[in-house]
Amino acid sequence: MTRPQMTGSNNNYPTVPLGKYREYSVEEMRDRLDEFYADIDRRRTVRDFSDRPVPRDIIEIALKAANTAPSGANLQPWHFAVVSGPETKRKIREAAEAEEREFYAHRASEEWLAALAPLGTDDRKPFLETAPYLIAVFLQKYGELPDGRKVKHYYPAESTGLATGILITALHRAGLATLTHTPSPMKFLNEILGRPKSERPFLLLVVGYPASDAEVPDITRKSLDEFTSWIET
Ligand code: IYR
Repeated sequence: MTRPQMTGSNNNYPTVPLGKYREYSVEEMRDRLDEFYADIDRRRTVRDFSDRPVPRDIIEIALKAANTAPSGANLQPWHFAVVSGPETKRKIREAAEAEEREFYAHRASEEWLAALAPLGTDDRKPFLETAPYLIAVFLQKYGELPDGRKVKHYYPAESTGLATGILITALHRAGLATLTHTPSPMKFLNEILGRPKSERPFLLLVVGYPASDAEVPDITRKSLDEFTSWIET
């Protein structure tokens, strides 16, 4: 049997030199990474937000950074719905709190509730109205062409996770706090935000300045030895 002609052969995209690549000396690598690590190590998930406004262009730049993430077949299978309007934020809070009440009262297992207890979370989500921006991240299970045909997406969860990681890192670099909020289930986000059924809500990112009296749990992180193994044979 002859194989069908590949339509995605590598001569579809013209290639260009890797002109923007920069190499650093090992000393520069160390300095740059020391600085980066010290900065990202200060990142904390925040649950108490200020209502202080954040300029829209700051969010736009962070989103453009997120959109540089690698993705399966470069299909960029994500969508970010950026919410700043009080009416929509209120709808999202009401729907999220309704799900969370169910979660904390019935759906969560005892084991799950025990795992969450040290974080002190509950079904009240005032930050969904207080914070200046909510970014609903959607994973596109498949793409849709203007004529309605479907385009298969590859590794959409991995790709959207990578883009979200870059978004959080970019916002932290700007001095903004984030909360990765995952009300479950999150289907209500499709309805409120008018997103198609090809998109699955991935998480809801709360973005803003921390409240001046914000507190965070005194957590620790695993040591390098605990979370890595090195195979040198
Ligand atoms: N979605 C709930 C519960 C929750 C679950 C996990 I896993 C967390 O790390 C934190 C909370 C809530 O937002 O309260």
